[in-house]
Amino acid sequence: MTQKIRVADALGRMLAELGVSQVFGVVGSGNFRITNALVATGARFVAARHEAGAASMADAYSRLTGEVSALSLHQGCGLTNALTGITEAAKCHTPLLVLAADTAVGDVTSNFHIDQDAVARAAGATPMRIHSAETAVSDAARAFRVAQIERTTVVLSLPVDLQDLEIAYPAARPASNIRVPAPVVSTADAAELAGLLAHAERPIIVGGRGSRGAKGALRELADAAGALLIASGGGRGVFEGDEWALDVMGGFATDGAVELIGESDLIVGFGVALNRWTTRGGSLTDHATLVQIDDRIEAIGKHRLVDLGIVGDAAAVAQATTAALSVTGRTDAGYRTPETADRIRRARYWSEQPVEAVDEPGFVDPAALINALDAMLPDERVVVVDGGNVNAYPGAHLRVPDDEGYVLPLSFQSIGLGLASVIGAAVARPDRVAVLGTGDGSLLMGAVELETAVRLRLGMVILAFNDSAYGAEVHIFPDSTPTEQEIVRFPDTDIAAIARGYGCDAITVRSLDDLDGISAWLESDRSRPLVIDAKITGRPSWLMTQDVGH
Ligand SMILES: Cc1ncc(C[n+]2csc(CCOP(=O)(O)OP(=O)(O)O)c2C)c(N)n1
Ligand SMILES: [Mg+2]
Repeated sequence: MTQKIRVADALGRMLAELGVSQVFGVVGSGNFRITNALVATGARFVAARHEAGAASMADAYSRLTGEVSALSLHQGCGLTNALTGITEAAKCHTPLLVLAADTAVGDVTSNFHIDQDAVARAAGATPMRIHSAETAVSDAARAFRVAQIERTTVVLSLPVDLQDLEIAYPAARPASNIRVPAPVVSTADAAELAGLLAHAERPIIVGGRGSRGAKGALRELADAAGALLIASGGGRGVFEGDEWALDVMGGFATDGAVELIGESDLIVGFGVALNRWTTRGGSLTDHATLVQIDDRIEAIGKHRLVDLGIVGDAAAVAQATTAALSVTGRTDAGYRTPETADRIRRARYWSEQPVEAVDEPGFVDPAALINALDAMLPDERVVVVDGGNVNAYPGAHLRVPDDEGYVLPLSFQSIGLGLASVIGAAVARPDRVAVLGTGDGSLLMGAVELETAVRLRLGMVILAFNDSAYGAEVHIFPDSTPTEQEIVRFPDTDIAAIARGYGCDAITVRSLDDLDGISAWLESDRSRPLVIDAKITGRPSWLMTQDVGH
Protein backbone atom coordinates (compact mmCIF):
# COMPACT_ATOMS: atom_id res chain seq x y z
CA MET A 1 0.00 0.00 0.00
CA THR A 2 1.29 3.44 -0.85
CA GLN A 3 1.87 5.67 2.16
CA LYS A 4 3.33 9.13 2.66
CA ILE A 5 6.72 9.13 4.34
CA ARG A 6 9.59 11.58 4.73
CA VAL A 7 12.21 11.65 1.99
CA ALA A 8 14.90 10.81 4.58
CA ASP A 9 12.99 7.68 5.61
CA ALA A 10 12.36 6.69 1.99
CA LEU A 11 16.04 7.06 1.09
CA GLY A 12 17.28 5.07 4.05
CA ARG A 13 14.81 2.29 3.34
CA MET A 14 15.53 2.22 -0.38
CA LEU A 15 19.32 2.22 0.02
CA ALA A 16 19.20 -0.62 2.52
CA GLU A 17 16.97 -2.56 0.13
CA LEU A 18 19.40 -1.89 -2.73
CA GLY A 19 22.23 -3.42 -0.73
CA VAL A 20 23.76 -0.95 1.73
CA SER A 21 24.19 -3.19 4.76
CA GLN A 22 26.95 -1.35 6.62
CA VAL A 23 27.01 2.33 7.57
CA PHE A 24 29.72 4.24 9.42
CA GLY A 25 29.38 7.83 10.52
CA VAL A 26 28.91 10.57 13.05
CA VAL A 27 25.29 11.55 13.49
CA GLY A 28 24.05 15.12 13.68
CA SER A 29 20.62 16.62 13.06
CA GLY A 30 21.06 16.50 9.27
CA ASN A 31 21.69 12.75 9.01
CA PHE A 32 19.79 11.46 12.06
CA ARG A 33 16.67 10.36 10.21
CA ILE A 34 18.29 8.76 7.15
CA THR A 35 20.73 6.83 9.34
CA ASN A 36 17.91 5.53 11.50
CA ALA A 37 15.92 4.57 8.42
CA LEU A 38 18.88 2.53 7.17
CA VAL A 39 19.16 0.81 10.53
CA ALA A 40 15.41 0.17 10.72
CA THR A 41 15.63 -1.56 7.33
CA GLY A 42 18.43 -3.87 8.44
CA ALA A 43 21.71 -2.01 7.92
CA ARG A 44 24.31 -2.01 10.68
CA PHE A 45 25.54 1.37 11.94
CA VAL A 46 28.90 1.99 13.56
CA ALA A 47 29.24 5.33 15.32
CA ALA A 48 32.78 6.64 14.98
CA ARG A 49 34.12 9.37 17.26
CA HIS A 50 35.36 11.56 14.43
CA GLU A 51 34.27 11.75 10.79
CA ALA A 52 37.87 11.19 9.71
CA GLY A 53 37.69 7.81 11.40
CA ALA A 54 34.27 6.99 10.01
CA ALA A 55 35.52 7.61 6.45
CA SER A 56 38.50 5.28 6.78
CA MET A 57 36.40 2.61 8.44
CA ALA A 58 33.97 2.66 5.52
CA ASP A 59 36.83 2.69 3.01
CA ALA A 60 38.52 -0.36 4.52
CA TYR A 61 35.20 -2.18 4.89
CA SER A 62 34.33 -1.71 1.23
CA ARG A 63 37.85 -2.64 0.06
CA LEU A 64 37.62 -5.97 1.85
CA THR A 65 34.02 -6.87 1.07
CA GLY A 66 33.69 -5.28 -2.37
CA GLU A 67 30.31 -3.98 -1.18
CA VAL A 68 29.14 -0.36 -1.29
CA SER A 69 29.14 0.82 2.30
CA ALA A 70 27.74 4.17 3.40
CA LEU A 71 29.37 7.02 5.26
CA SER A 72 26.78 9.15 7.03
CA LEU A 73 27.71 12.78 7.76
CA HIS A 74 26.31 16.01 9.13
CA GLN A 75 26.21 18.94 6.70
CA GLY A 76 29.26 21.11 6.05
CA CYS A 77 31.73 20.42 8.86
CA GLY A 78 30.82 16.74 8.98
CA LEU A 79 31.91 16.49 5.36
CA THR A 80 35.10 18.53 5.75
CA ASN A 81 36.15 16.44 8.77
CA ALA A 82 35.86 13.31 6.61
CA LEU A 83 37.72 14.71 3.65
CA THR A 84 41.10 12.96 3.95
CA GLY A 85 39.44 9.56 4.19
CA ILE A 86 37.12 10.39 1.30
CA THR A 87 40.12 11.43 -0.81
CA GLU A 88 41.90 8.19 0.06
CA ALA A 89 38.82 6.20 -0.94
CA ALA A 90 38.40 8.12 -4.18
CA LYS A 91 42.04 7.60 -5.16
CA CYS A 92 41.71 3.87 -4.49
CA HIS A 93 38.41 3.57 -6.44
CA THR A 94 36.62 2.33 -3.36
CA PRO A 95 32.89 1.86 -4.03
CA LEU A 96 31.66 4.14 -1.26
CA LEU A 97 28.46 6.14 -0.90
CA VAL A 98 28.84 9.25 1.24
CA LEU A 99 25.47 10.39 2.57
CA ALA A 100 26.27 14.02 3.25
CA ALA A 101 23.48 16.10 4.70
CA ASP A 102 23.50 19.59 3.17
CA THR A 103 22.05 22.93 4.16
CA ALA A 104 18.54 23.71 2.94
CA VAL A 105 18.33 24.71 -0.72
CA GLY A 106 19.30 28.38 -0.96
CA ASP A 107 20.31 28.70 2.70
CA VAL A 108 23.73 30.10 1.89
CA THR A 109 23.92 32.08 5.14
CA SER A 110 23.74 28.97 7.31
CA ASN A 111 26.89 28.51 9.40
CA PHE A 112 27.05 24.99 7.99
CA HIS A 113 26.99 26.12 4.37
CA ILE A 114 29.85 25.27 2.01
CA ASP A 115 29.85 24.32 -1.66
CA GLN A 116 29.74 20.56 -1.01
CA ASP A 117 29.82 19.61 -4.68
CA ALA A 118 33.00 21.63 -5.19
CA VAL A 119 34.58 20.06 -2.12
CA ALA A 120 33.73 16.55 -3.30
CA ARG A 121 35.04 17.26 -6.79
CA ALA A 122 38.26 18.75 -5.48
CA ALA A 123 38.85 15.59 -3.44
CA GLY A 124 38.44 13.41 -6.54
CA ALA A 125 35.04 12.05 -5.51
CA THR A 126 31.92 12.20 -7.68
CA PRO A 127 29.50 14.90 -6.48
CA MET A 128 25.80 14.05 -6.75
CA ARG A 129 22.71 15.32 -4.94
CA ILE A 130 19.01 14.85 -4.49
CA HIS A 131 17.32 17.56 -6.55
CA SER A 132 13.73 17.53 -5.30
CA ALA A 133 11.40 15.45 -3.18
CA GLU A 134 9.92 13.87 -6.30
CA THR A 135 13.27 12.80 -7.76
CA ALA A 136 15.02 11.99 -4.44
CA VAL A 137 14.61 8.20 -4.63
CA SER A 138 15.86 7.92 -8.19
CA ASP A 139 18.65 10.47 -7.50
CA ALA A 140 19.90 8.36 -4.60
CA ALA A 141 19.52 5.07 -6.47
CA ARG A 142 21.59 6.52 -9.29
CA ALA A 143 24.29 7.55 -6.81
CA PHE A 144 24.39 4.01 -5.40
CA ARG A 145 24.78 2.55 -8.91
CA VAL A 146 27.56 4.95 -9.85
CA ALA A 147 29.49 3.96 -6.71
CA GLN A 148 28.86 0.26 -7.30
CA ILE A 149 29.33 -0.14 -11.04
CA GLU A 150 31.92 2.54 -11.71
CA ARG A 151 33.81 1.65 -8.50
CA THR A 152 33.95 5.20 -7.32
CA THR A 153 33.41 7.26 -4.21
CA VAL A 154 30.22 9.30 -4.51
CA VAL A 155 29.32 12.23 -2.27
CA LEU A 156 25.52 12.44 -2.30
CA SER A 157 24.41 15.77 -0.85
CA LEU A 158 21.05 15.70 0.91
CA PRO A 159 19.59 19.17 1.60
CA VAL A 160 17.83 19.04 4.95
CA ASP A 161 14.65 20.78 3.71
CA LEU A 162 14.19 18.18 0.94
CA GLN A 163 14.84 15.35 3.40
CA ASP A 164 11.91 16.58 5.49
CA LEU A 165 9.29 16.68 2.72
CA GLU A 166 6.81 13.84 2.35
CA ILE A 167 6.53 11.58 -0.67
CA ALA A 168 4.58 8.51 -1.60
CA TYR A 169 6.44 5.25 -0.83
CA PRO A 170 6.99 2.78 -2.32
CA ALA A 171 7.92 5.10 -5.14
CA ALA A 172 8.93 3.78 -8.56
CA ARG A 173 11.36 1.03 -7.53
CA PRO A 174 14.94 1.20 -8.75
CA ALA A 175 16.02 -1.90 -10.68
CA SER A 176 17.83 -4.34 -8.41
CA ASN A 177 18.37 -7.28 -10.76
CA ILE A 178 20.88 -6.08 -13.32
CA ARG A 179 22.69 -8.41 -15.75
CA VAL A 180 26.04 -7.22 -17.04
CA PRO A 181 27.24 -8.72 -20.34
CA ALA A 182 30.25 -11.04 -20.26
CA PRO A 183 33.46 -9.22 -21.21
CA VAL A 184 34.67 -9.68 -24.77
CA VAL A 185 38.39 -9.92 -25.61
CA SER A 186 39.80 -9.34 -29.07
CA THR A 187 41.59 -12.43 -30.38
CA ALA A 188 44.23 -10.18 -31.95
CA ASP A 189 45.05 -8.66 -28.53
CA ALA A 190 45.23 -12.08 -26.91
CA ALA A 191 47.43 -13.41 -29.73
CA GLU A 192 49.82 -10.46 -29.44
CA LEU A 193 50.21 -10.93 -25.69
CA ALA A 194 50.58 -14.69 -26.16
CA GLY A 195 53.32 -14.05 -28.73
CA LEU A 196 55.22 -11.84 -26.27
CA LEU A 197 54.89 -14.46 -23.53
CA ALA A 198 55.93 -17.31 -25.81
CA HIS A 199 59.11 -15.54 -26.86
CA ALA A 200 60.10 -14.07 -23.50
CA GLU A 201 62.84 -15.93 -21.69
CA ARG A 202 61.92 -14.85 -18.19
CA PRO A 203 58.37 -13.43 -17.98
CA ILE A 204 56.75 -12.16 -14.80
CA ILE A 205 53.06 -11.51 -14.20
CA VAL A 206 52.18 -8.78 -11.71
CA GLY A 207 48.74 -8.79 -10.09
CA GLY A 208 47.33 -5.60 -8.57
CA ARG A 209 44.15 -4.95 -6.65
CA GLY A 210 42.27 -5.15 -9.93
CA SER A 211 43.40 -8.74 -10.46
CA ARG A 212 41.65 -10.12 -7.40
CA GLY A 213 38.77 -11.69 -9.28
CA ALA A 214 41.19 -13.16 -11.82
CA LYS A 215 43.74 -15.01 -9.72
CA GLY A 216 42.83 -18.48 -10.98
CA ALA A 217 43.00 -17.36 -14.61
CA LEU A 218 46.31 -15.58 -13.98
CA ARG A 219 47.85 -18.65 -12.40
CA GLU A 220 46.81 -20.73 -15.40
CA LEU A 221 48.29 -18.17 -17.75
CA ALA A 222 51.52 -18.10 -15.76
CA ASP A 223 51.67 -21.93 -15.84
CA ALA A 224 51.27 -21.92 -19.62
CA ALA A 225 53.79 -19.10 -20.08
CA GLY A 226 56.48 -20.32 -17.69
CA ALA A 227 56.09 -17.05 -15.82
CA LEU A 228 56.69 -16.08 -12.22
CA LEU A 229 53.92 -14.35 -10.28
CA ILE A 230 54.10 -11.38 -7.95
CA ALA A 231 51.57 -9.01 -6.39
CA SER A 232 51.76 -5.25 -6.14
CA GLY A 233 51.45 -3.68 -2.70
CA GLY A 234 47.75 -3.04 -3.26
CA GLY A 235 47.17 -6.59 -4.49
CA ARG A 236 49.26 -8.31 -1.86
CA GLY A 237 48.11 -11.85 -1.15
CA VAL A 238 46.60 -12.49 -4.57
CA PHE A 239 49.05 -15.27 -5.47
CA GLU A 240 49.76 -16.47 -1.93
CA GLY A 241 50.40 -20.20 -1.79
CA ASP A 242 51.65 -20.56 -5.37
CA GLU A 243 55.15 -22.08 -5.44
CA TRP A 244 56.10 -19.82 -8.37
CA ALA A 245 54.95 -16.64 -6.66
CA LEU A 246 57.05 -14.05 -4.93
CA ASP A 247 55.23 -12.05 -2.25
CA VAL A 248 55.27 -8.39 -3.20
CA MET A 249 56.67 -6.10 -5.89
CA GLY A 250 57.82 -2.52 -5.45
CA GLY A 251 59.05 -0.74 -2.35
CA PHE A 252 58.15 -3.74 -0.18
CA ALA A 253 60.04 -6.29 -2.35
CA THR A 254 62.87 -8.30 -0.81
CA ASP A 255 66.36 -7.93 -2.28
CA GLY A 256 66.06 -11.39 -3.82
CA ALA A 257 62.74 -10.47 -5.42
CA VAL A 258 64.29 -7.31 -6.84
CA GLU A 259 67.04 -9.42 -8.42
CA LEU A 260 64.55 -11.82 -9.99
CA ILE A 261 62.49 -8.94 -11.36
CA GLY A 262 65.66 -7.30 -12.63
CA GLU A 263 66.53 -10.41 -14.65
CA SER A 264 63.12 -10.68 -16.30
CA ASP A 265 62.65 -9.54 -19.89
CA LEU A 266 58.84 -9.23 -19.91
CA ILE A 267 56.62 -7.81 -17.16
CA VAL A 268 52.86 -8.12 -17.61
CA GLY A 269 50.69 -6.21 -15.15
CA PHE A 270 47.02 -7.08 -14.61
CA GLY A 271 44.82 -4.58 -12.75
CA VAL A 272 47.84 -2.77 -11.39
CA ALA A 273 48.65 0.95 -11.58
CA LEU A 274 52.41 0.41 -12.11
CA ASN A 275 52.95 3.55 -10.03
CA ARG A 276 56.21 4.87 -8.59
CA TRP A 277 55.97 2.51 -5.62
CA THR A 278 55.27 -0.68 -7.57
CA THR A 279 57.98 0.09 -10.12
CA ARG A 280 60.36 1.79 -7.67
CA GLY A 281 60.30 4.85 -9.87
CA GLY A 282 60.78 2.69 -12.97
CA SER A 283 63.96 1.01 -11.77
CA LEU A 284 62.15 -2.35 -11.47
CA THR A 285 60.51 -2.21 -14.88
CA ASP A 286 62.40 0.01 -17.32
CA HIS A 287 64.77 -2.78 -18.49
CA ALA A 288 61.95 -5.07 -19.63
CA THR A 289 59.11 -5.07 -22.13
CA LEU A 290 56.15 -3.74 -20.15
CA VAL A 291 52.52 -4.72 -20.73
CA GLN A 292 49.51 -3.42 -18.84
CA ILE A 293 45.98 -4.82 -18.78
CA ASP A 294 43.27 -2.79 -17.06
CA ASP A 295 39.53 -2.36 -17.46
CA ARG A 296 39.89 1.44 -17.30
CA ILE A 297 41.54 3.04 -20.29
CA GLU A 298 42.75 5.97 -18.19
CA ALA A 299 44.85 3.59 -16.07
CA ILE A 300 46.96 2.42 -19.02
CA GLY A 301 50.26 4.27 -19.14
CA LYS A 302 49.15 6.71 -16.43
CA HIS A 303 52.28 6.19 -14.35
CA ARG A 304 54.69 4.42 -16.74
CA LEU A 305 54.74 4.25 -20.49
CA VAL A 306 54.00 0.71 -21.61
CA ASP A 307 54.92 -1.25 -24.73
CA LEU A 308 51.48 -2.81 -24.97
CA GLY A 309 48.25 -1.78 -23.25
CA ILE A 310 45.07 -3.85 -23.36
CA VAL A 311 41.79 -2.48 -22.05
CA GLY A 312 39.81 -5.39 -20.73
CA ASP A 313 38.68 -7.59 -17.89
CA ALA A 314 41.69 -9.23 -16.21
CA ALA A 315 40.25 -12.75 -16.07
CA ALA A 316 38.88 -12.65 -19.60
CA VAL A 317 42.17 -11.37 -21.08
CA ALA A 318 44.14 -13.97 -19.13
CA GLN A 319 41.88 -16.81 -20.31
CA ALA A 320 41.97 -15.69 -23.94
CA THR A 321 45.76 -15.37 -23.77
CA THR A 322 46.14 -18.84 -22.26
CA ALA A 323 44.04 -20.24 -25.10
CA ALA A 324 46.14 -18.37 -27.66
CA LEU A 325 49.34 -19.63 -26.01
CA SER A 326 48.21 -23.21 -26.48
CA VAL A 327 48.32 -22.43 -30.21
CA THR A 328 51.50 -20.35 -30.24
CA GLY A 329 53.09 -22.77 -27.81
CA ARG A 330 55.94 -22.53 -25.42
CA THR A 331 57.98 -25.66 -25.02
CA ASP A 332 60.62 -24.70 -22.47
CA ALA A 333 60.12 -23.87 -18.80
CA GLY A 334 60.56 -20.14 -19.28
CA TYR A 335 61.47 -18.57 -15.95
CA ARG A 336 60.49 -21.71 -14.03
CA THR A 337 63.81 -23.45 -13.60
CA PRO A 338 64.88 -25.36 -10.48
CA GLU A 339 67.39 -22.61 -9.77
CA THR A 340 64.62 -19.99 -9.84
CA ALA A 341 62.44 -22.12 -7.59
CA ASP A 342 65.21 -22.17 -5.04
CA ARG A 343 65.75 -18.43 -5.28
CA ILE A 344 62.01 -17.77 -4.86
CA ARG A 345 61.90 -19.92 -1.75
CA ARG A 346 64.74 -17.97 -0.21
CA ALA A 347 63.54 -14.52 -1.32
CA ARG A 348 59.80 -14.79 -0.80
CA TYR A 349 59.19 -13.38 2.67
CA TRP A 350 60.76 -10.46 4.50
CA SER A 351 60.03 -12.26 7.75
CA GLU A 352 62.52 -14.95 6.69
CA GLN A 353 65.33 -12.58 5.73
CA PRO A 354 68.17 -12.28 8.25
CA VAL A 355 67.82 -9.33 10.62
CA GLU A 356 70.79 -7.59 12.15
CA ALA A 357 68.88 -6.71 15.28
CA VAL A 358 70.27 -3.80 17.27
CA ASP A 359 68.48 -3.78 20.59
CA GLU A 360 69.67 -0.88 22.70
CA PRO A 361 68.93 -1.08 26.42
CA GLY A 362 65.27 -0.09 26.79
CA PHE A 363 64.52 -0.18 23.06
CA VAL A 364 63.50 -3.08 20.85
CA ASP A 365 64.57 -3.62 17.25
CA PRO A 366 61.45 -3.05 15.07
CA ALA A 367 62.32 -5.65 12.41
CA ALA A 368 63.02 -8.36 14.98
CA LEU A 369 59.82 -7.41 16.81
CA ILE A 370 57.59 -7.61 13.75
CA ASN A 371 59.08 -10.96 12.76
CA ALA A 372 58.36 -12.29 16.24
CA LEU A 373 54.78 -11.02 16.06
CA ASP A 374 54.37 -12.54 12.60
CA ALA A 375 55.27 -15.94 14.03
CA MET A 376 52.89 -15.55 16.98
CA LEU A 377 49.76 -14.40 15.16
CA PRO A 378 47.32 -16.87 13.62
CA ASP A 379 47.53 -17.18 9.83
CA GLU A 380 43.88 -16.15 9.52
CA ARG A 381 44.49 -12.45 9.75
CA VAL A 382 43.86 -9.16 8.05
CA VAL A 383 46.86 -6.84 8.09
CA VAL A 384 46.48 -3.06 8.00
CA VAL A 385 49.33 -0.65 7.42
CA ASP A 386 49.86 3.01 8.31
CA GLY A 387 52.43 5.50 6.98
CA GLY A 388 55.80 6.69 8.25
CA ASN A 389 59.29 5.25 8.55
CA VAL A 390 57.98 2.11 10.24
CA ASN A 391 55.39 1.29 7.63
CA ALA A 392 57.55 -1.31 5.90
CA TYR A 393 57.45 -3.54 8.97
CA PRO A 394 53.75 -4.35 8.95
CA GLY A 395 53.53 -3.61 5.22
CA ALA A 396 56.09 -6.20 4.18
CA HIS A 397 57.02 -8.42 7.16
CA LEU A 398 53.56 -9.53 8.24
CA ARG A 399 52.50 -12.37 5.96
CA VAL A 400 48.96 -12.34 4.61
CA PRO A 401 46.83 -15.44 3.98
CA ASP A 402 45.25 -14.37 0.69
CA ASP A 403 43.91 -11.32 -1.17
CA GLU A 404 41.34 -10.62 1.55
CA GLY A 405 43.91 -10.11 4.24
CA TYR A 406 45.59 -6.78 3.55
CA VAL A 407 44.60 -3.13 3.54
CA LEU A 408 47.08 -0.47 2.45
CA PRO A 409 45.32 2.87 2.99
CA LEU A 410 48.11 4.91 1.45
CA SER A 411 46.74 6.00 -1.93
CA PHE A 412 46.79 9.59 -0.59
CA GLN A 413 49.94 8.82 1.43
CA SER A 414 48.32 10.25 4.52
CA ILE A 415 49.53 9.07 7.88
CA GLY A 416 46.97 8.37 10.58
CA LEU A 417 44.37 6.35 8.67
CA GLY A 418 45.53 3.03 10.07
CA LEU A 419 43.54 2.79 13.30
CA ALA A 420 40.20 3.60 11.69
CA SER A 421 41.02 1.35 8.73
CA VAL A 422 41.75 -1.62 10.97
CA ILE A 423 38.42 -1.06 12.72
CA GLY A 424 36.67 -1.17 9.33
CA ALA A 425 38.66 -4.30 8.47
CA ALA A 426 37.73 -6.01 11.73
CA VAL A 427 34.05 -5.20 11.16
CA ALA A 428 34.34 -6.60 7.63
CA ARG A 429 36.15 -9.78 8.71
CA PRO A 430 35.09 -10.82 12.20
CA ASP A 431 36.41 -14.30 11.37
CA ARG A 432 40.01 -13.03 11.24
CA VAL A 433 42.37 -11.34 13.67
CA ALA A 434 42.82 -7.76 12.48
CA VAL A 435 46.35 -6.41 12.98
CA LEU A 436 47.55 -2.83 12.62
CA GLY A 437 51.16 -1.72 12.44
CA THR A 438 51.42 2.01 12.99
CA GLY A 439 53.75 4.74 14.24
CA ASP A 440 53.30 6.81 17.40
CA GLY A 441 52.60 9.91 15.32
CA SER A 442 50.09 8.13 13.09
CA LEU A 443 48.28 6.45 15.96
CA LEU A 444 47.94 9.59 18.06
CA MET A 445 46.36 11.45 15.11
CA GLY A 446 43.25 9.30 15.34
CA ALA A 447 43.59 7.69 18.80
CA VAL A 448 40.05 8.68 19.72
CA GLU A 449 38.80 5.69 17.69
CA LEU A 450 40.28 3.37 20.31
CA GLU A 451 37.00 4.00 22.11
CA THR A 452 35.12 2.76 19.03
CA ALA A 453 37.22 -0.41 18.91
CA VAL A 454 36.57 -1.05 22.61
CA ARG A 455 32.83 -0.34 22.29
CA LEU A 456 32.60 -2.80 19.37
CA ARG A 457 34.59 -5.38 21.39
CA LEU A 458 37.00 -5.85 18.49
CA GLY A 459 39.70 -8.38 19.33
CA MET A 460 42.41 -6.74 17.27
CA VAL A 461 46.13 -6.17 17.68
CA ILE A 462 47.46 -2.62 17.40
CA LEU A 463 51.23 -2.46 17.30
CA ALA A 464 52.54 1.07 17.78
CA PHE A 465 56.20 1.46 16.83
CA ASN A 466 56.97 4.26 19.24
CA ASP A 467 60.11 6.27 18.49
CA SER A 468 58.73 9.49 20.02
CA ALA A 469 59.12 11.18 16.66
CA TYR A 470 57.95 11.71 13.16
CA GLY A 471 60.78 9.35 12.37
CA ALA A 472 60.33 9.59 8.62
CA GLU A 473 61.16 13.29 8.78
CA VAL A 474 64.20 12.64 10.97
CA HIS A 475 65.52 10.13 8.43
CA ILE A 476 64.63 12.16 5.33
CA PHE A 477 66.86 14.94 6.70
CA PRO A 478 69.84 13.00 8.08
CA ASP A 479 72.06 16.07 8.07
CA SER A 480 69.63 18.17 10.12
CA THR A 481 70.79 19.51 13.46
CA PRO A 482 69.29 18.46 16.80
CA THR A 483 67.71 21.92 17.01
CA GLU A 484 66.12 21.53 13.59
CA GLN A 485 64.85 18.08 14.58
CA GLU A 486 63.04 19.46 17.62
CA ILE A 487 59.99 20.18 15.47
CA VAL A 488 59.56 16.48 14.70
CA ARG A 489 60.51 14.98 18.07
CA PHE A 490 58.23 14.52 21.08
CA PRO A 491 58.58 13.45 24.69
CA ASP A 492 58.00 9.75 25.27
CA THR A 493 54.24 9.13 25.28
CA ASP A 494 52.82 6.30 27.36
CA ILE A 495 50.63 4.87 24.61
CA ALA A 496 49.84 1.80 26.73
CA ALA A 497 48.39 4.00 29.48
CA ILE A 498 46.36 6.01 26.97
CA ALA A 499 45.02 2.79 25.47
CA ARG A 500 44.08 1.41 28.88
CA GLY A 501 42.24 4.65 29.53
CA TYR A 502 40.05 3.92 26.54
CA GLY A 503 39.44 0.40 27.82
CA CYS A 504 41.98 -1.55 25.74
CA ASP A 505 44.34 -4.23 26.96
CA ALA A 506 47.86 -2.88 26.61
CA ILE A 507 51.47 -3.83 27.10
CA THR A 508 54.76 -1.99 26.81
CA VAL A 509 57.56 -3.73 24.94
CA ARG A 510 61.19 -2.73 25.37
CA SER A 511 62.83 -6.00 24.31
CA LEU A 512 61.91 -9.35 22.80
CA ASP A 513 61.63 -10.67 26.36
CA ASP A 514 58.47 -8.60 26.85
CA LEU A 515 56.21 -10.55 24.48
CA ASP A 516 54.49 -12.82 27.03
CA GLY A 517 51.61 -10.36 27.24
CA ILE A 518 50.92 -10.95 23.56
CA SER A 519 50.73 -14.73 24.03
CA ALA A 520 48.44 -14.28 27.03
CA TRP A 521 46.15 -11.98 25.06
CA LEU A 522 46.05 -14.38 22.09
CA GLU A 523 44.97 -17.14 24.47
CA SER A 524 42.33 -14.95 26.13
CA ASP A 525 38.77 -14.38 24.88
CA ARG A 526 40.07 -11.34 22.95
CA SER A 527 37.09 -9.22 23.89
CA ARG A 528 39.21 -6.07 23.97
CA PRO A 529 41.76 -4.69 21.53
CA LEU A 530 45.40 -5.24 22.45
CA VAL A 531 47.64 -2.19 22.08
CA ILE A 532 51.38 -2.81 22.06
CA ASP A 533 53.45 0.26 22.91
CA ALA A 534 56.80 -0.80 21.44
CA LYS A 535 59.63 1.52 22.38
CA ILE A 536 61.79 1.03 19.29
CA THR A 537 65.34 1.90 18.31
CA GLY A 538 65.36 4.97 16.12
CA ARG A 539 67.00 3.58 13.02
CA PRO A 540 65.73 4.18 9.47
CA SER A 541 63.83 1.23 8.00
CA TRP A 542 65.18 -0.38 4.84
CA LEU A 543 62.36 1.30 2.91
CA MET A 544 63.61 4.77 3.83
CA THR A 545 66.76 4.15 1.81
CA GLN A 546 64.74 4.04 -1.42
CA ASP A 547 64.25 7.34 -3.20
CA VAL A 548 60.77 7.34 -4.71
CA GLY A 549 59.28 10.52 -3.24
CA HIS A 550 57.68 11.37 0.10
C1 LIG B 1 48.39 13.74 7.05
C2 LIG B 1 49.86 13.72 6.88
N1 LIG B 1 50.61 14.64 7.54
C3 LIG B 1 51.95 14.63 7.42
C4 LIG B 1 52.57 13.73 6.62
C5 LIG B 1 54.08 13.72 6.48
N2 LIG B 1 54.61 12.56 7.23
C6 LIG B 1 54.97 11.43 6.58
S1 LIG B 1 55.56 10.28 7.64
C7 LIG B 1 55.34 11.28 8.97
C8 LIG B 1 55.76 10.82 10.34
C9 LIG B 1 54.92 9.71 10.88
O1 LIG B 1 55.26 9.46 12.22
P1 LIG B 1 54.99 8.08 12.87
O2 LIG B 1 53.61 7.65 12.62
O3 LIG B 1 55.41 8.15 14.29
O4 LIG B 1 55.92 7.08 12.06
P2 LIG B 1 57.53 7.13 11.99
O5 LIG B 1 57.87 7.89 10.75
O6 LIG B 1 58.01 7.78 13.23
O7 LIG B 1 57.94 5.72 11.89
C10 LIG B 1 54.82 12.51 8.58
C11 LIG B 1 54.52 13.62 9.53
C12 LIG B 1 51.74 12.79 5.92
N3 LIG B 1 52.24 11.88 5.09
N4 LIG B 1 50.40 12.81 6.10
MG1 LIG C 1 57.24 7.75 15.13
